[in-house]
Amino acid sequence: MIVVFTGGTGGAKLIEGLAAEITPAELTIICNTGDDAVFHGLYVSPDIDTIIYTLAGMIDTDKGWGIKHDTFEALKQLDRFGAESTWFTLGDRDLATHIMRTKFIGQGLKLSEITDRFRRTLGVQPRVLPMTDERVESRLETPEGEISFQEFFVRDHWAPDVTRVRFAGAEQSSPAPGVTEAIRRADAIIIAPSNPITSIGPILAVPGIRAALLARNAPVVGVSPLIAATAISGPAHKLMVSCGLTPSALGVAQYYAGLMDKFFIGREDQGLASDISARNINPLCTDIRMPTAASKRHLAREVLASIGK
Ligand code: FO1
Repeated sequence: MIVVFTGGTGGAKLIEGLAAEITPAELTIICNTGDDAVFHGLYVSPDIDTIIYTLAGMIDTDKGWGIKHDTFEALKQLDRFGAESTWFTLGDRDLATHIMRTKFIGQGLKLSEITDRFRRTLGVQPRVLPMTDERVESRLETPEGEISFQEFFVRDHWAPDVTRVRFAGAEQSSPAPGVTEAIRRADAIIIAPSNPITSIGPILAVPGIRAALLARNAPVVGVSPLIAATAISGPAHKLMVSCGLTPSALGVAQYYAGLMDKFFIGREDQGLASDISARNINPLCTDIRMPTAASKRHLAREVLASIGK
């Protein structure tokens, strides 16, 4: 059984490749929920939905989120009513997910139970586990005050200067059912090429998860979300600088100190290999971009080979 830590679109690409290369049921995906937010009274879990839609073959591959060929008629009507936050574009089909999730939450179901119902309904074989069933929210401090991840990422197009990132509620949270057991029983653990700060960071902030990783019996393999000093997609480099980290594959290795045994980095970062080795992490240089389905499978195949699968 292989456990994958993920969040955002980069992680979903690798997971798509992994699910094509091994029996999908061998995968257990531990997903960030720090990006979750309420829009129009509906609870939205972007990273969970991105993974489920990807594995169900429903994802809008151009955008990397939402449902392919979706329409936005409800959003247009919401706009006419002067609804807030229509900058977060929710498609008509996508709304069904948020309506059902909000209904189930109202009935007292946990996020993990709801996620399991959704993935089974949509025929997704891998288990998809939220990092926690409690509310943990990434909050980004800016000169104009604290904003949510979606306000930073979508509304403000990453423009604000972020001076600090915190994971509100993390101290009071606990791993969702099955999370620490999956880490303990894993044959291998993969940290996907997700934003280290706002996709993997929240997962590691849930008490017990980092400890479970440090006590692991299985190898942990990471894939860098950065090439040279730039994120392959998203604001990872900017947020790493905000958190006082070097925006590079080495900076990622430092941030995941003690948690990785092997680390896939871009060929362009060959020069960082010795510094990464010096941290008891085996650097593996390869092409880590995944612009096509074939490249997703190719990188997934290399990652699986590195853990003897
Ligand atoms: N990202 C955008 O850049 N613009 C959007 O309007 C947007 C809408 C959206 C709706 C549902 C959903 O599941 C994801 C959506 N995303 C959008 C992506 C989302 O902000 C990111 O996938 C994650 O939060 C980043 O990890």
